[in-house]
Amino acid sequence: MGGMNEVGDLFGSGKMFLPQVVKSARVMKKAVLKLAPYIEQESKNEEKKNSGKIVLATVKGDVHDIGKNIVGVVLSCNSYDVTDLGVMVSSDRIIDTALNEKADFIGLSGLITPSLEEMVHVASEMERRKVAIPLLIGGATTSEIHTAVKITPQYSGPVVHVKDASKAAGVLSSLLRDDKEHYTLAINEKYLKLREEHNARLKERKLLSLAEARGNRLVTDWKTVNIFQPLKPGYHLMDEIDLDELTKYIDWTFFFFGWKLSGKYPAIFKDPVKGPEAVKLYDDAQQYIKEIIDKKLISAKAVFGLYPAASDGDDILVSSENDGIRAGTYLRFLRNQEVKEPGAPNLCLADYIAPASSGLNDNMGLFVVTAGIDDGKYAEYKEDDYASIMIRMLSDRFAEAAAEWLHEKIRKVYWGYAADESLTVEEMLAVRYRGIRPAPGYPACPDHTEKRMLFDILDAENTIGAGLTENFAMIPPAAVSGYIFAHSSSSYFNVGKIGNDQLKDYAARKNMNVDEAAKWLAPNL
Ligand code: B12
Repeated sequence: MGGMNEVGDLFGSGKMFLPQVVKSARVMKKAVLKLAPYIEQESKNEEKKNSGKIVLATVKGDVHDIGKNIVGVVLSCNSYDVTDLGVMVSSDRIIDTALNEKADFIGLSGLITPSLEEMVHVASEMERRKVAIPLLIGGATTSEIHTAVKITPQYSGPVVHVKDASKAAGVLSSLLRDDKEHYTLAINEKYLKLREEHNARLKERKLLSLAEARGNRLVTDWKTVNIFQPLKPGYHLMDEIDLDELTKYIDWTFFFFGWKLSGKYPAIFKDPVKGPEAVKLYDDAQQYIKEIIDKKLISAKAVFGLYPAASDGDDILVSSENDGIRAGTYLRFLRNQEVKEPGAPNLCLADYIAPASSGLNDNMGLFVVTAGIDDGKYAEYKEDDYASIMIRMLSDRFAEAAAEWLHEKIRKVYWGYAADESLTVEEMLAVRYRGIRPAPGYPACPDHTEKRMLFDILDAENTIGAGLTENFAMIPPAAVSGYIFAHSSSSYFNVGKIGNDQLKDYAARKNMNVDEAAKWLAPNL
């Protein structure tokens, strides 16, 4: 335990890397298992030393837990007693557990923006139930500014945003020290300043009206456009994609980012500080990939469709036909309302599809890919933190690789508009091809609720077993869904902040009340 404390300190001060911490924790766990019978004898008379107790959970509607699990391992290394409630945990369960176990902290994690609203809800419930222990906020989509502006005002106890696992133990120990008031006072002052700056920015913010933004849409001279009709239109299912093939499409830079070894692949191997650890991690990953493939631990599946589509203002009407049943579904999109430099358009994804009035028969693609882990086969790795985090990270990489691989297949074979494209994987990862594949939740289409339409059109639940939670996170966690546009000028963009006029217009188009639309679009308001 003494050794682990040192590992924790070295990680906190940036002198040790995350994979080393997780491997050290594995050694400790194994040692403890062997020693447990003797320790139990000894500790009958001794109080077990622990720094404090934390209840960790990924909030309701969200399924991502790699980041949370890493934080759990790191805090255990620092002698914290961790109760990990897993994923999709309701506020009641989080608070009941914290109260029953007399926890010192609650830690919440989330990956997608709807989880931010859920975190606000947990904070308000903590206030209502007078929990009065510090609340820690973490996960890819969280931020200090959101914590300061939206979460802190809901709860009178300390609320701290923790950017990454290496900061977690330091924050907890500051919150337990005798002079903790100084620490919370400093955080509160910092967050107050962030709120004031945010409010000032809101007052200064200039947005175009929705009508003006629409007037500055991307104009395509449809008369000069030659629409390429898909070679293999309609619905397609791939229920066993070859993982060996996908391995070539893995973006290793993001793999290293996940392990907190930031740097571009393969240059990272030459980094004087991170290089040797990056090489070891990469070699381990190759071993695990071999095991994943040999044991069929992960299976990659895809369902996609190439359908006739026509833009209608900021919406796109997609005509799908599955099992002989024709259906028209409106996909709703948002338009950027920023004041632009002359010549720069206010984009909306619908601009990339020809309107019916053009007389053209345009098309768009829809897809869902998954790289689900076989729960039964995964069970033997679950107790080994290093193996379980590694397998989960690789399943995410396989999901992303499957999206890249599928997109290439569509461009070259199924749609065929880029049949003679010859790009290396590096060039593909740098988006050198024609067309884009934005995913609901990404900046060009931030509304997660639109995944419902995608899943329904593709029947993703029944065909590849992909599900959606009440907050539109996808199950399995390693999943990507999105749209495919072939327009030669299509590019990724950020919708950014929208005005009340667009909020109301969008809510009406979606047949949703404005408050509900505002909840889903909160980060864009
Ligand atoms: C890798 C990745 C994926 C992977 C896997 C995600 C994962 N492992 O969590 C895959 C390819 C599967 C994926 C899919 C999707 N993704 Co994604 N993804 C990312 C990416 C690039 C990195 C996230 C990551 O893995 N980081 C590494 C892990 C270890 O870090 P972490 O989870 O943040 O945890 C660390 C800290 O946050 C902290 N921490 C975490 N929890 C806690 C808790 C406490 C208490 C504390 C103290 C600290 C703490 O410590 C951890 C270790 O340091 C981010 C962009 C980015 N740069 O962050 C987008 C991002 C998270 N994805 C995003 C989106 C939208 C999606 C999809 C919805 C897209 C789609 N339609 O397909 C799906 C959703 C998947 C689902 N199942 O529902 C958005 C989310 C924002 C939003 N608008 O909702 C992001 C931010 C991209 C963006 N800029 O828009 N994604």
